[in-house]
Amino acid sequence: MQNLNAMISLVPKMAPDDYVGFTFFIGAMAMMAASAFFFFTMNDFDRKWKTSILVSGLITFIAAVHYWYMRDYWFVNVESPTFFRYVDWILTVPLMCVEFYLILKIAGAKPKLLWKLIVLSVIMLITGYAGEAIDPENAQIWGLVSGIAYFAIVYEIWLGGAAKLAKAAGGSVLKAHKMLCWFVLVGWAIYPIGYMAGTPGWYEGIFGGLNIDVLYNIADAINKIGFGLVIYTLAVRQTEAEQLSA
Ligand SMILES: *C/C=C(C)/C=C/C=C(C)/C=C/C1=C(C)CCCC1(C)C
Repeated sequence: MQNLNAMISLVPKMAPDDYVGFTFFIGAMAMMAASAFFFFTMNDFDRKWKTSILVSGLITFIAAVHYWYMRDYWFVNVESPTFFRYVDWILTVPLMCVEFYLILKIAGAKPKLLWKLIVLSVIMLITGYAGEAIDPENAQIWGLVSGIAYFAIVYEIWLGGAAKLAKAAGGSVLKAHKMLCWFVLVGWAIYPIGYMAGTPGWYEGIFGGLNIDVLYNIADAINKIGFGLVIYTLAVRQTEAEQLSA
C-alpha cells in the first residue's frame, strides 16, 4: 500500500537544499498573494488608477501561473524551465512598459512612447532567449544586442522622452516614476548578471555554482511585486491629494 501510494503520488519530495525548487515555490505564493492584494484593492480607486493597479495584478498573476508551471517543470526534469521563463517575461515585461505609459499619460504621454518601450523590451528578450536557448554558442553576441536594447530602455526612462514627461507631471507622479526607474536600473540588472554567470566561459561560477534560476526568481519577486507596490502607493497618494483639494 505504501509503495502504491508512493507510485501514484503526484507531490514530489523536495530536498532541503533545493534552492531552485524552494524559490519557485515561494515565488508562486508571493505572486499569488500580491495578485489577490492588487485585484481586491483596485476597486478602492477611481478609474484612472484602477487600470494601473489592474495591470500590476495581471503582471503578478501571469507570473504566479508561470511559477506554478516552472516549479513542476523543475521537479520533474531538474533542469531550468528556460522556455516558460521567457514566455512569462515576454508577457510581463511589456506590461511593465504599460505601467510607465499609464502613469505618464497625465503629463501627455503618447502611444508612441509605449510602443518604443515595448519594441525595445521584446528585442531585449528575444535576443536573450536566442543566447540562452537557441544559439548558446554565440551567447556573448546575443547578450550584447540584448544589453543594448536594455540600455536604450534605461536611457528613455531616465533621460529621454519619458523622463521629460515625468518632470512635467511633477509631484508624486515624478516620485513614482523615479522609483520605477531605479527598479529598471538596479532590479533589472540582476538578469544580465545572471545570464553572464550562466554562460559557460564568461563569468561562470561567480556565484559559486548557485543556479541562475535562484537569481532570476529573487529578481522577479523584487521587480514584479515592487513595481506594483510603487503604483499602488502612487494611487493612494494621488487619491488623498484629490480628496483634500475637493
Ligand atoms: C518580470 C521580469 C522582468 C522584469 C524581466 C526582465 C529581464 C531582463 C531585464 C533581461 C535582460 C537581459 C539582458 C539585458 C542581457 C542578457 C539577456 C537578458 C534577457 C537576461
